[in-house]
Amino acid sequence: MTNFFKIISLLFLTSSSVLADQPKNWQLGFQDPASTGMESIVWFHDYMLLPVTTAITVFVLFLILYACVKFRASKNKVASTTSHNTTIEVLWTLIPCLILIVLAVPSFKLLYEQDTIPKADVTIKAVGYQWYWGYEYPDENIGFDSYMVDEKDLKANQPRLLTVDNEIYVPVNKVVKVLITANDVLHAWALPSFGVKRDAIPGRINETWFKAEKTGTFYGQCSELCGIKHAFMPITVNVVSEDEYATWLNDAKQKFALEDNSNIKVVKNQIKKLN
Ligand SMILES: [Cu+2]
Repeated sequence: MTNFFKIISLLFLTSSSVLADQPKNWQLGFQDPASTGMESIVWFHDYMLLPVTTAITVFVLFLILYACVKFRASKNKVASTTSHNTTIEVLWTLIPCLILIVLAVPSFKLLYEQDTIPKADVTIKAVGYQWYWGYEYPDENIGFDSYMVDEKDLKANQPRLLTVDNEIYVPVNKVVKVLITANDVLHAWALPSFGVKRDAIPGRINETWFKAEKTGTFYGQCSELCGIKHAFMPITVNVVSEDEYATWLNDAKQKFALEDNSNIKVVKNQIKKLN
């Protein structure tokens, strides 16, 4: 019974008002938007797609029920032989076309927003490996690997299957450009609260961007089936103030300094594969 009430109450609450930055039990809607891009996506879903699909579903259901009652066999001993009605045929072609055009306008606007990357304040390169993410901050010459933390090693409040050993840090209210690629098979770098998801393709660099509008820890997962441990290569992003970011960067430059990054990494990975 409690579960029933949970579902009912969730149905009446919008996704943006109750949910936080990681998946929740009984979650139905999106995660809380934390970037301008995700806010637009949630708006498009809540105020365009959902009303239109609901209206269409209710209307079609009404038509089916109406036809079932009005044209039931007991009331219509002799079936009607009508097979064409030009007016109705024109209407049921034109109205869906108009609905699609109305939906297309904000949809293309959204796609264009996502595709046009503003001048980046921070650039991060995310490389998918079987089965972890490698990150580089090319402008800072730092790079590190980010592995999932095992369940037995989790500290308090660290979510299972979403916590990593080395998190990425980004400053709040800054444009972050993410370059995404892979070193072995297809992966995908996805972060729901930023409205970001791009395939990581070996030999090709995809780009995306986000501007986080609030500080906190945000979780994502690899979203392209990439092998047996696909579920165990999460993404953790810490959005921090500019000062905290500068402090982290200072430490990271000591800890994660890259030398001649490309060759060392390739050799390291080849050795790893041989072992
Ligand atoms: Cu993957």
